Amino acid sequence: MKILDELRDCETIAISGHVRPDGDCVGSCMAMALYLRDNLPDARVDVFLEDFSEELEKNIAGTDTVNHDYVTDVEHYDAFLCLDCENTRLGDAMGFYAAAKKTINIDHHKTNPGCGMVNFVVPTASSTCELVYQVMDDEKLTKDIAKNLYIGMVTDTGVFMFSNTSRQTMAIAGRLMEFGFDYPTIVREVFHEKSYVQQQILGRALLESILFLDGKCIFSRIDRKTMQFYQATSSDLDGISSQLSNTKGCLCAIFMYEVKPLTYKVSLRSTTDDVDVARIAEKFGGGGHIRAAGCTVNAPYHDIINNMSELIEQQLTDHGIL
Ligand SMILES: [Mn+2]
Repeated sequence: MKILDELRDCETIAISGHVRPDGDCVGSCMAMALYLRDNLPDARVDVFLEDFSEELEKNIAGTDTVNHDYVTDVEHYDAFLCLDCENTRLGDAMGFYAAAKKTINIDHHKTNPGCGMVNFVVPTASSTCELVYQVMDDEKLTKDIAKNLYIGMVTDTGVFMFSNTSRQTMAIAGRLMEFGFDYPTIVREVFHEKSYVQQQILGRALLESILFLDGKCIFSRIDRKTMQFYQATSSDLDGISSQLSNTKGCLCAIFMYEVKPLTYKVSLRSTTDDVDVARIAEKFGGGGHIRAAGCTVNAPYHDIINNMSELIEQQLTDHGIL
């Protein structure tokens, strides 16, 4: 698919991604918006997204044009591009999606069956940005578009370290680097840097973690009282589950935090394809990838952990690990 062929006659185009947007979501939406504004100068291109981190705001080009309050005078967009998710995760942009004349879905989540009239959903791709690159014409890229795509790829591959990183991922990233943006600074600011509060709450989560299933799994949780004590928001907890999964001997990490009484947002990480955490998250109404998935569950945390533990144990037994 080439995106310009799909949007030739469109005068109004909306772009959005999932709630709680991450680097791949914002990067793919803004790379796409800049590309369409360059190449379809007569079209109006609107991007709708929830608020995101100041690091993304600062490093991703064009974020000053994002519509965060979801107010528009366009009733029916000629086209709606749903990036890095299926339509059910669009949040307040759902209505624009439903009313659009044409819908296009570009995504790499394995649980997404493809929700658009036109779909480019490739679960083996590292990131939506890797797919967005493929629907663009290489010779029409600019430095800002390249930088935005690179930020998304860095986010979803853990700086090209996760198993979703392929030869193609590296080839595309290498091509993007030729545009000469400051990638060491981007990687540090977008990926490695943490605020003092984030470091402290990560420390708490590590201190209070427990091993189970013969040390093959690790679990930790942060309750609302602790969140309030550190004045932490949900985005301050990003990365805790992957840090837990770095524990030697652990194949699977579960991290949860309380969003309201007895409602937990659960983040799952696996270090092996033998534990498919997307399958576990799906059982609780969530989804994701084999090695990274999440869900929101309404139950006491020990019930959640007991139920998840059984499912993980089953997978480990099936693979002869336990
Ligand atoms: Mn993604």
